[in-house]
Amino acid sequence: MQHAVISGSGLYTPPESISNDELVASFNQWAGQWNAEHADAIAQGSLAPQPESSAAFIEKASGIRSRHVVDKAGILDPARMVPRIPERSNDEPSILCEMGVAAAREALERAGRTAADIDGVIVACSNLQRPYPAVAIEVQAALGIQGYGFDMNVACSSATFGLQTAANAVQLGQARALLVIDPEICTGHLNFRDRDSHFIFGDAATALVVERADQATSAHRYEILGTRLFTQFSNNIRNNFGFLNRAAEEGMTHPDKLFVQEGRKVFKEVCPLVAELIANHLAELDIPVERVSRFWLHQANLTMNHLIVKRLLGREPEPGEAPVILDTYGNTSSAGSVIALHLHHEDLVSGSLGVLSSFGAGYSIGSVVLRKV
Ligand code: CO8
Repeated sequence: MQHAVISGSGLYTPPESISNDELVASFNQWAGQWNAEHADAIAQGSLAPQPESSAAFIEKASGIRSRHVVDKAGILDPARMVPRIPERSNDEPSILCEMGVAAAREALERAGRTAADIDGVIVACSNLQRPYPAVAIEVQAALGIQGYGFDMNVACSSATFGLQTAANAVQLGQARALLVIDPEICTGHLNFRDRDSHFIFGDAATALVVERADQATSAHRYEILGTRLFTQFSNNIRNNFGFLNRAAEEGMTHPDKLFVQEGRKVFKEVCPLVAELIANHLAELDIPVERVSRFWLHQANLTMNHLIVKRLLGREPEPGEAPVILDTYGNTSSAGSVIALHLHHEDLVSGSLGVLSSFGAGYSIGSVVLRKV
């Protein structure tokens, strides 16, 4: 059995960003127009008016101040409120592949590796561009990697589920090194006309190189001490978009063909589950929670992350103990916890312990315990 390390990370951040004020202005303009168009029905009481969104509410409820997006103009246009992402020919790389490749190149560079050192690619994310060919195989071809590639989807937890899959392959000697890539265009599947959720998501892509510990040479590398995965069915976060929609009489008409959630219930139910999973995982590895220097948590909600760490440590987190990136990225689904790791790890000294944890739809939760080599 080999030991596996994360030897490099990479991040692709779309250059455009939308502030809460910009997003709210677009929503409120649309809501005002909608209310004017339906004034009679609203006056008769057969339709409820669209209430206004508020930037202050968004920051207070979520901690999000802005989010990076692949297309700002299409999202903010009140007549559209959907990113504009033109179709590409089969001879061009898909946008998801392009974002993943950009993140992967940085991860390879940081790991001191080239495509020749990599035996496979796992693309793990919430929103896959198409069923086949796999985006992972497209990435593999774009980078010139000999081996295999496949896509997987466990919503926001795709990062840790992908990481365990890669770690297992390396530990079993099935591969020398793998790329785990989390490219997310969450704005493509977000209903920007739903006041409850229009502010939640952003776009980004991350990549990690997972390789045999005895072959890794990068300056910042992390031994994977253990992984734990957990799922429990819940209807509180759903996306019913799928290939059978066209076979049903309703077609695509229902709003649940985009992201929908019962945010308050998710908040209440998921926090204790995450804290319990991480606590049990650390106990199984015989690691007292106080020895953990850093928690790279999924980035959905600031209060949620504070609560989880507080539950684990029995005190408020110190600044930097649970790095926050959701303030400028929003919820980037599977990419979030990896962005936190990518941007906040170089200061850790050798021997430091950290936990990477993702959580989200399913419900699905993952915990990966790391030790800096
Ligand atoms: N502006 C002003 N007021 C608002 C707004 C708004 N935009 N939205 C809601 N309100 C009002 C409500 O109407 C309500 O008013 P009232 O009290 O009068 O009824 C009040 O504010 C409070 O509303 P909520 O109870 O909904 O607000 P919360 O405090 O619960 O905050 C959050 C809402 C921020 C959504 C919070 O519940 C949360 O973060 N929950 C956790 C969510 C979460 O982690 N979800 C995980 C989803 S990610 C995942 O796994 C799937 C990934 C798939 C990617 C998909 C890409 C699209």
